This record gives sequence, C-alpha cells and structure tokens, in this order.
Amino acid sequence: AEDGYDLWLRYGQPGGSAVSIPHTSPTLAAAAAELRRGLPRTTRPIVLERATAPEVSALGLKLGALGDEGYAVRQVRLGGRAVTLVTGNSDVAILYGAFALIRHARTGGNVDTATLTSAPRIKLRMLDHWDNLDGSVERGYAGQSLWDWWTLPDFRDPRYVDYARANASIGINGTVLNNVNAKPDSLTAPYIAKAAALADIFRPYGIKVYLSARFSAPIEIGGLKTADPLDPQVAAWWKAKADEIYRAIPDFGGFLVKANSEGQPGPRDYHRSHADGANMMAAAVAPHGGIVMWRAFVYAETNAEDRAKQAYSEFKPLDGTFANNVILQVKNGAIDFQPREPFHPLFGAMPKTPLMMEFQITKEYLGFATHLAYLAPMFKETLDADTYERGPGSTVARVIDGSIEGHKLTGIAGVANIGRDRDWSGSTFNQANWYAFGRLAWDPSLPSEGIAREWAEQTLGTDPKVVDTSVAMMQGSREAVVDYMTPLGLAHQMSTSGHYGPAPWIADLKRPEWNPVYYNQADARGIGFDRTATGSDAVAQYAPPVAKIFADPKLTPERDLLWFHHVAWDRKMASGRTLWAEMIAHYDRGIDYVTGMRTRWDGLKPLVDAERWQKTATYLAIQQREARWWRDASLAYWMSLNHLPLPAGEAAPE
Ligand code: GCW
Repeated sequence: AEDGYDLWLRYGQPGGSAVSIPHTSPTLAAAAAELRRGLPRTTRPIVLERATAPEVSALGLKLGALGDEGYAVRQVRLGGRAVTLVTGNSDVAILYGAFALIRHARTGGNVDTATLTSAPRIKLRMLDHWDNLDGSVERGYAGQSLWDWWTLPDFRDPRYVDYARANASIGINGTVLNNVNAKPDSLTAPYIAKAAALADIFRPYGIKVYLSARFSAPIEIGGLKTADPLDPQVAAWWKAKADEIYRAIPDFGGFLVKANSEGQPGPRDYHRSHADGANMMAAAVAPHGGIVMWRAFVYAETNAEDRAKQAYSEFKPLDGTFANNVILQVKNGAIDFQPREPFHPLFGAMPKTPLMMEFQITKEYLGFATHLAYLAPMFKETLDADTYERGPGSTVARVIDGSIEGHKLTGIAGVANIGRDRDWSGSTFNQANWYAFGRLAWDPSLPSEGIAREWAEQTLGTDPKVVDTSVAMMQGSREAVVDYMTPLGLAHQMSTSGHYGPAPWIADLKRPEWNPVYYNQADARGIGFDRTATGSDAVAQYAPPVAKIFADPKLTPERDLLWFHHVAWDRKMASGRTLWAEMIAHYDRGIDYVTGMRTRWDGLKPLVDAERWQKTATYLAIQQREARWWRDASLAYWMSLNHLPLPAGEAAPE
C-alpha cells in the first residue's frame, strides 16, 4: 500500500544509471546512491565532481557565482566521453545538484540535455522542531517526535537518514532538534551525546544540528545561583557548555533562544536587555564558529501595550547592539502565525541587525493536520511585502536575504510539521508545506504554483489530470481557511489554548491578550482592532509609506481591514455590500471552496492510490463540516452583538 512514507522521493524502480565519483566522500556517495535510485536510465554517464578539480576547471565552464552551496549541471566531454556533470564548490553543493537533477527528471525534464544552475539566496535554511524530550511535540499534529531520545544515541533509526534525504532534497541545511520552550536537560551530557548521534547521521546531507537553550540552564543544571548574563560565572558556564558540545559535535550550529516570552526565563529577569543575553551566549559559541538565533517573539503579562506592538518596542531600540554572530528570529506577523497577518513591523526596522524569518509549517491556527491548506501563497505574501526600508522594492525577502543592508548572516526557519506518522506530516497535502518551505528558503522568488506543480508531480504522479486538479485545489486553499475562519483581517478567533475551532466570544481568560474578544473588539457598532492613531497606533511602527496605507481604512487592503481598523457593520465595501454582508460572503466562499475541493478530489479517485485517496477524502469531509461550524458559530456570535439579520437568501445557521 502507498502510505506516504516516501514523501516526494517516490522513485519507483531504479533506472540504474551509470554514476561515477572520481573522488569519494560520504556526501558524494549519498549523492550517487540517490541518482542511481532516483533517475530513469540515462544515455550519458553522470559524473559528480567538484568545480575545483583539475579535470573540471580545465573545461573552463562559466558557472557564475555558485558560492559554497550552489550547483551546476552541464553536458560536457570528460576523459573523451560525453557525460552529464554535476558540480559545485563543495560536496554538499553536488548533492543539491543531484537532487535537482532528479527533480528535473521526475517533472518531465530530460537528463541527457539538462543544464541547471542554482545557488541559495539564504544561508541558514532551518527546520525548528518543537519536540519535547518526553516525545511529545508542541503544536505537532503528526504523532510523536521523530527523535527517539530513549534509544539514542545507540539506536540509529534508518528513518533519520530518510529525514536527512528529504531535507537535503529541498536544500534545508539546519535543524533545531528541541522545542524553544526548552528543558535544561537538553544541554546535559546524555542529551548532547544523543544530539551528536543525529548530527553524525545528518552531516553527509549538509544538515547541521542546533539546540534550543533554556536561559536559566546555568541555575538548573549548572548549580549557579543566577543566570544573569553579565555575571562572569554565568558567561564562563556557557563557554564551558559550548566547548563541551563542540567536543561532541564539531560542526554544531549554535543555539536558538526563546527568552522572556510566555513564561520562559531570560535576561529581563535580571534587568538586562535581550542584547546582553544574546551577546553573552554568542560569545560562548563564537570561537567555534557558532551562532545564536534569538527570538523576537515576546509579549508580557505586565505589558498593557497592544500585543502586536510589543516585539518592536522591545527590540527596535537594540538595533546595532547585537554581536555579529547573533541573528534575530522574527515571526512573519506581529501576533502569532494566524491564517493571515500583515508582515511584522520589525522587518525593515532594524537595518543594523540581521533578521531571519520564522514561518510555521505546522498548522497550529489553520486546522491542524486535517484541513487542507497549502501555505506557499501565505509564505510568499509575507516575503513579497514591501517594507520600504530603503524605498520601494525593499521586500521582506530582501530584508532576510541580506541584500538590502549587505548582511552576510541570513536565515529562514520553519516550525516543522514532522512527526512519527507514516506520512511524516499528518496528511499527504501537509507534506507539500514542508516541501514548499524548503524550496522558498532556497529561492524566495519561486512561484507558489510552480512549487505545487513540481511537488504534485513527484508525490502523486505525472498524470496531468491529477497534477492540474491537485494544484488547483492547493492554490486557493489557504485563502479558503482565511475566509471561513478569520475573514477581512480578523485574527486569533480560535478556541484558546487548543487553537482549534471557533470561539470569538471567549472573554474570561486571565490574560486579556489570550481572549479572542481582545482581537475582534466586536460590539453593537462594529468590529475590528483599531491600530491607528485613535487606537493602539501600531501602524506607526511601519515605514511612513506603509503606515500611511494601513492608517487609512480607505487605503488598507480589505484583506487586512479588521486588523487595523474598527469598522461599522454597515460600512460600504468595494463590492458595494455592507461589511456585514461582505463577511458573510467570505465565510460562504470559504465553505464553497472546500466543497469544490471535495468534488475535485472525488474525480481523482480512479487515479490516486486507495490509501492516500481515502485519507484525503475523509479529511476534506471533516474540513467541510468544520468550515460550516466556523461560519455558523462566528455568525451566531456577531449576530448576538449587532442584531442584524442574515441577508436574504442566506440559510440560518444550522
Ligand atoms: O504559537 C505560539 C504557540 C506556542 C509556542 C509559541 C512560540 C513554542 O501557541 O505553543 O511555543 O507560540 O512560538 O514560542
């Protein structure tokens, strides 16, 4: 049975191409094995060799700027034979080239004539696992953690290799093994040994291991009285800890830190700044070439400021004070991975600090594993947004690829949607989000539809009907979720803590910013959060040309309207409808889209293997039922406030 285990690496019968590696290494051996398994039989032999090897450099190929990781595939004559050469400046680059060639072949390209050239635009392309040491995964919907901490480091589950293969095939080069809500134990000797075993497995695939570090670890496992970053004993403890880790993992990537956020300890506990904390830890890993990824996701119980403003307020004044091996990790939006958020105001606001993107691949707020939502259009929406940091064209993508300010340290992270389920991600279509994240991390300018197409061709087969139908389903699926959950700029209406299902009425949780009513601000008169000068003035955190648009309800795109404005129920929208009628139209449109996906998927029944077809069909039925639940529950609550009737022709909530 087809259980989805092979992800997009469904090779079928090996073609048995002739592949040679004049100089071998574990990475090149892996690349050759992949080509032998993954390619159809080719006419020309394939040679994997570095660009600096004499026989390759003698060819005088114009390879452009490949950097350390970029690859080139060329048809050349080597040693008197016509061959397909896969080359680059490192073995990992060649591995990426091998996977690109397989992708080329499996999406209809001809290997014997292939000419491919590509280099990643972003240096750190990371998966962040929110995996706990007890095997659970925070916001994970694909089963238990992949990491079997209990049997590591001795037992090296072959699945770890498949994880590395899948990631290398899309260019991911780093993995944070453990949850940002970190337990200090992850930094103890036994866990360092476990992490080292994983690092050994991932190394040939170009993947470095990183760990989330708990700021108070010097107290909890070091026996110190304080974790004050300016205390010399604390700094010395982290230095010794880093040295210990690097003895076990010589190419350890560094630390990811969630500090003073949602109850996590941090430098603010000692009245020190986030820069004090980050720089102290950065100094510990710097001698080894390590980095610190410091998260900007902060908001505090004691802070009455609009939650959407707090990260900017905290971090913007620190611009220019971070050590050069620190990178600030900023979520795509200012609240928390909602189905739609305007881009985070920190992008474009800290020119002297490298900022990396944090996307969420796991669908915490988009229906968990069950709802079908292809996230590339959402990722692209943020990456393509213009910050105006240095005038028009200063897109978020150009902030994070370092090109605006010339930063060398650049990065993008996705919170993984991976677990021990046979299909890794909880559903077939969720695999596409892992895939799309990797492809966009490599090149943020790739079109989301093109990514969907190549994913579908490799995952579901090349039958044009299957591919076209799947791509058509995927492309609008995230917008459908926005429509039936939180249309027109609404956010955080999910039931609190679980984040599943509608609960716009919740008002009684102890922290105001945990309550959906805080975000919708709905009342008899209207709905939406006033973030203009008459409200929280969050709009002022954007560059003036952007702020000008978001400050004016007439200029604000309707998709973001209720994020920035409190709007009367009878406001006239672009369609000519009132806001109330427009909201209903969006809820309905979302449901209709899901109904359409069901119909389309039904048409593929004869063309997709039974197991994956059935699971998807069942999930779509759940999604349709829950899309209606979202509309009906939301409308019932809005109607209890506005006392407006449903427009003529609209069925009453079931
Ligand atoms: O998205 C929210 C989640 C928390 C998460 C937190 C964070 C890891 O609800 O589960 O904790 O953000 O990003 O730190």
